Amino acid sequence: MATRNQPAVTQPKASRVAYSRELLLGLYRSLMKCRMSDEKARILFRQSKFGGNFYSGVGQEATEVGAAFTLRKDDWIAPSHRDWTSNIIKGAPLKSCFAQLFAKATSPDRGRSSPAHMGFPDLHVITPASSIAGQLAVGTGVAFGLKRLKKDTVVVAFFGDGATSIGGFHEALNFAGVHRLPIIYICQNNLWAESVPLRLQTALKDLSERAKAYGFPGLSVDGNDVLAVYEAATKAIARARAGEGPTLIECKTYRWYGHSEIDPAKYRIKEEVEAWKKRDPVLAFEKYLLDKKILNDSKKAQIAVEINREIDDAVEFAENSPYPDPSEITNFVWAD
Ligand SMILES: Cc1ncc(C[n+]2csc(CCOP(=O)(O)OP(=O)(O)O)c2C)c(N)n1
Ligand SMILES: [Mg+2]
Repeated sequence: MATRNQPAVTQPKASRVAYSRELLLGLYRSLMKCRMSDEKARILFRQSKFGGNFYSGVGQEATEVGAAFTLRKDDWIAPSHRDWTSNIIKGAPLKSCFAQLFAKATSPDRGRSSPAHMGFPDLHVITPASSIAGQLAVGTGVAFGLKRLKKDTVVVAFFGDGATSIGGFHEALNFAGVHRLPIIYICQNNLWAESVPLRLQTALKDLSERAKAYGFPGLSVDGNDVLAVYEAATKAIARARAGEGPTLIECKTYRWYGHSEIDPAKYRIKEEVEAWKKRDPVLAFEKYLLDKKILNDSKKAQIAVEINREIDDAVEFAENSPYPDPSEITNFVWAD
């Protein structure tokens, strides 16, 4: 699909190798959990149930799930401001995630930070940096540490198209190339960095070409095709685990809503948004599973009911949790 902003993805579809039914249903459940949690969070923000700001990732779920689903518990994720659902994919309980949105004392950082800074130390999800591309330096540093400790664990780092214009992106990738670090860079090219369109960000057609400058492989995939992302990420993760170094994967995708919930996104034309909504990554995968008879209407309804129940419990938990006591504000600033 061509838009004013960027031509269609030309890469071939994923090979659709014979994945197990269990894996395919797991990917679907994860996509649905991310979509439903994110839509719920948007409603809660608009109801003023929590403050700060909220950066919805709706429309980009296939990049999140495809890249992070296959990670082991001891692997790491370096998310950016739009990737709060990477916590969910890594296994963080929804109760903790919603408590973090609400900045309650029961959240992973005990109510210390805003919704865009969601990390989960126990599951190796690094808290995102506020400065764009900042988490790439942190994630690359973690990968350097893992290599020095001779671990076979890897880091998956998420960032947007806008981040690729920042110096920190280039420094991180250059360092990772020199030291052949176990890190996978997932660029979620959603065509916009706030109100800046991709065509004013780069003269490149594929952002994955940037990897050439740093001496490791780069590839571009359809970021709305969860199997295409999964396939590319699985190979890159295996490569990193085997000590063969980093990979840059550009996932071409789109954010459905404004940059944040306070942005009406008037800089985009209606036709562009509608064309991308027709390529809904969750519905596309659902249709694929229904056609293959891996999913049916009753199983689909059951999954939605289960996720809804989990979300309702999580919101109730977050609402009923206390705010941190102001007298404890200086606690947990330094590690013991
Ligand atoms: C160094 C820096 N400059 C500007 C900002 C403000 N800002 C936050 S998100 C964002 C856009 C980032 O775009 P992109 O990397 O494409 O990610 P997306 O929001 O599209 O997911 C900007 C400019 C910031 N946080 N840090
Ligand atoms: Mg962007």
